Amino acid sequence: MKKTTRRSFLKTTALGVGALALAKPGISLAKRALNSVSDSGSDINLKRFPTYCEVCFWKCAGWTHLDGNGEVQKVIGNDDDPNCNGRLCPRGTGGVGQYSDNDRLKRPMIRTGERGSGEFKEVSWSEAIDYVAQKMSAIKEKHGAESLALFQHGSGGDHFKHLYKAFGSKNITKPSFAQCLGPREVGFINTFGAGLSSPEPTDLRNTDCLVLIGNHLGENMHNGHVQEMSDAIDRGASIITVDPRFSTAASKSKFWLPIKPATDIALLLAWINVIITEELYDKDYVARYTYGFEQLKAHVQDKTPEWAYGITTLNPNDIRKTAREMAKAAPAVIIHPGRHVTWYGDDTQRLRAMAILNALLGSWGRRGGFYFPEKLKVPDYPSAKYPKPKWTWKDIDPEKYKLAPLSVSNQIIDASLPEADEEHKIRGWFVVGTNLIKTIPNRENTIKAINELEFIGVVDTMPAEIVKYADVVFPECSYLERYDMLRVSQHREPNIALRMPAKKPKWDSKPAWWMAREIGLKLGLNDYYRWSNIEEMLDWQLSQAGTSLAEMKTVGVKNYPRPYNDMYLRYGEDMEFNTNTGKIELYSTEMAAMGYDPLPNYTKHDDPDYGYYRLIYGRAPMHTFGRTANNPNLTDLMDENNVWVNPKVATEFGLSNNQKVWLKNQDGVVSSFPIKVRITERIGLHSVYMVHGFGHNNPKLTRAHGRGASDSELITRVKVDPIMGGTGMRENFVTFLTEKPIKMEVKS
Ligand SMILES: Nc1nc2c(c(=O)[nH]1)N[C@H]1C(S)=C(S)[C@@H](COP(=O)(O)OP(=O)(O)OC[C@H]3O[C@@H](n4cnc5c(=O)[nH]c(N)nc54)[C@H](O)[C@@H]3O)O[C@H]1N2
Ligand SMILES: Nc1nc2c(c(=O)[nH]1)N[C@H]1C(S)=C(S)[C@@H](COP(=O)(O)OP(=O)(O)OC[C@H]3O[C@@H](n4cnc5c(=O)[nH]c(N)nc54)[C@H](O)[C@@H]3O)O[C@H]1N2
Ligand code: SF4
Ligand SMILES: [Mo]
Repeated sequence: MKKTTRRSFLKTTALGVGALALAKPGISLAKRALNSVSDSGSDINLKRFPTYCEVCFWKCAGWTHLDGNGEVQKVIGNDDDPNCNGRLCPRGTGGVGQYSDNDRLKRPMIRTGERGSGEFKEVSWSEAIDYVAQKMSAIKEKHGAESLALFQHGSGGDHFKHLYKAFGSKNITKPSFAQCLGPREVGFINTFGAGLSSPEPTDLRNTDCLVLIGNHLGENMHNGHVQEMSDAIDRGASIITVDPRFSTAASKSKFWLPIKPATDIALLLAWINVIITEELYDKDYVARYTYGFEQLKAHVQDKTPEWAYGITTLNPNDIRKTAREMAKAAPAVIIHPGRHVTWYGDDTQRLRAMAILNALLGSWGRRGGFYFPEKLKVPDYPSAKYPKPKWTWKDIDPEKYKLAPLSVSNQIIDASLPEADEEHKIRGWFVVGTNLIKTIPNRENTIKAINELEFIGVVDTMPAEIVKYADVVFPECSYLERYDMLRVSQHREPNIALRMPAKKPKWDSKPAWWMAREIGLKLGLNDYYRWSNIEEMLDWQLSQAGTSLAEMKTVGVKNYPRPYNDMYLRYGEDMEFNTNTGKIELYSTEMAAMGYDPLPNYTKHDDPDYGYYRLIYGRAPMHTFGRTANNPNLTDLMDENNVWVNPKVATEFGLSNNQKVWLKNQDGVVSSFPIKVRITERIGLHSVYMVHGFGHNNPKLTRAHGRGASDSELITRVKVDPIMGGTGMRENFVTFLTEKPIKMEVKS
């Protein structure tokens, strides 16, 4: 059992009191504001409307401006927002396209053809809601509410989470855990007793040395961090990038280590070896705060740079030089933990190795390393107590993924398969804002699970692939047309941001909060919806935070002072960490107790067969996954992906630049669409690279359909992390087909 840190306990209580002391009653003002919302859906008194961006999960706060005709003109950043510092990234600026896209879902629909057929009839909202309420009640009666699962990502999910908990199910999951940052959180929790969450508390602004392992900031456009990294570069901080591809970050780096993919743990162990054998670690920090140094020292004794050379193909001198570079900057050094880290199935161990390296260099809790973030506590609107479910995702298979703190989406999918154990079987899904067909690897498995369901409802803004499988489709309006929950995110200072509509929803689309509430009321859950309009709910919450809806409409973002000056550890300060030993665990006692390696080991991964190349993928600065692939403003900037191929490989296959090829993977799966070749030295000999999110199969996405290829469809082999269920997706290998395959299986 983990202990609560005295420090964090003190901090949260103090902040609650602090917030109350700051409270300015804004009730009368708020009432006035409530009354001034006109029928057009926008607030007539406002010239600009606060929002926070929904194009990715960084949630930058901004302003929606309307032009003289009342049309959306632009979205710009809010100067007071620490996530964006007044500047949106290209995707956020292009967020207008999420609103103006004519391919958007327009009306509620009920399926008439087979699941996957995409045949629907339009229905009224009351028909759609009756249908869902009846399905949910039937499942509850037959199998219990617990057998309904919710897949969600993005703001709409919050409203459905409340609905689910009120209904009696905690089987709520999101792809941002087991397909994204899960291994990172588990690796860091089991080292420092704390995860990183979002925005990550990396003190990039003040760092002297930033180590990026795969993390491709610059293409990964997480706004505030890209800005801070570019400031750090201007200040002369040294960047060390480990990437088999010459990424944008690599091009700004003092050192680029073109590692052989899948071997990063060997490099990390060799770095730890150098730091320990050359006594470059922070001796006072290690002695004062860490547990298990001697075990670690023995563990890495033979993990020399020469040993790692044979695995990673990196020159041992470069390994030594870069280790010394980090130590020189310590503690103002960041071994950046990355964000999408579900690569090879041993990802928690790789992230543990990264956490350990940070601990040795004393960067956790230090200026230029990792700061202690602060977050405001905003209470939920008073409502009835949630019922206690009879079982949750934790009961599906308690022996699996023992250190997963959140539910594992792929496990919920497996629990929906025909062969799943009856006792904890999932029978119905709501899917809110996540395109599971493209997001979860091993698509066939997802479709098999969907076909077994008694019910599947989808809430989306676009005719994404998942929509074709829905029994009922709920068209959500874009984020520029709706309220959502407050953005309460961590940062150097606690802050909140408001999203409000600048326009009335187009066509017959509606906000998710409205849908969830209507379904809730239909199900008789009135005690969980004691507010009649979300403005009433938000205003109450804001009053608890010492502000009001009226004030937030005019400022958009509110920053609060930290109650204590404790962003960094003070030198010599005692600190109890939230681990079993109360120390930073170099040797993880929790992992040992659960039967996992308490110290990270390198394990060898498969190499591709002759003529095949490892498929690796990443982000383009102007797109977010598949969600922007049809955005008219962003397709103007990039409307398809291409496949990066090393010149030697291209010669071997006789490929030329811009030639269209089909990719075939190790299981014989061929990409539905061809992709253009980009011949470049920037990718090594072991792999090919493409941007995720293209190759859409739904013809209703008129700009995205058939543009480029989909990495997801080629990821049929999944290496699951035994510790927390993350889906390692980078052990798929592809080869090139230069002619259109005669018999092509086009799936979904
Ligand atoms: N092959 C492969 N798979 C991956 C990744 C990868 O790089 N490659 N990345 C992984 C990572 S890191 C993550 S975080 C996940 C992300 O996974 P997802 O969040 O599923 O990402 P998207 O594919 O963008 O799907 C989002 C869906 O939400 C819809 N949407 C957009 N805006 C709104 C809105 O305002 N309201 C509603 N209701 N819906 C909206 C979009 O139309 C789209 O259908 O994918 C993971 N899966
Ligand atoms: N523009 C844009 N920005 C985004 C997003 C987006 O969709 N668009 N999505 C956001 C989200 S949700 C996430 S999770 C993050 C993800 O962003 P990151 O956490 O930065 O993503 P990764 O998938 O870890 O990084 C991809 C990089 O890993 C490299 N790579 C591949 N294999 C290996 C390997 O074996 N070893 C090493 N060292 N490197 C390897 C690839 O060449 C590529 O440069 O991006 C966020 N930012
Ligand atoms: S980083 Fe860009 S896309 Fe993401 S929330 Fe900020 S502005 Fe929007
Ligand atoms: Mo992610």
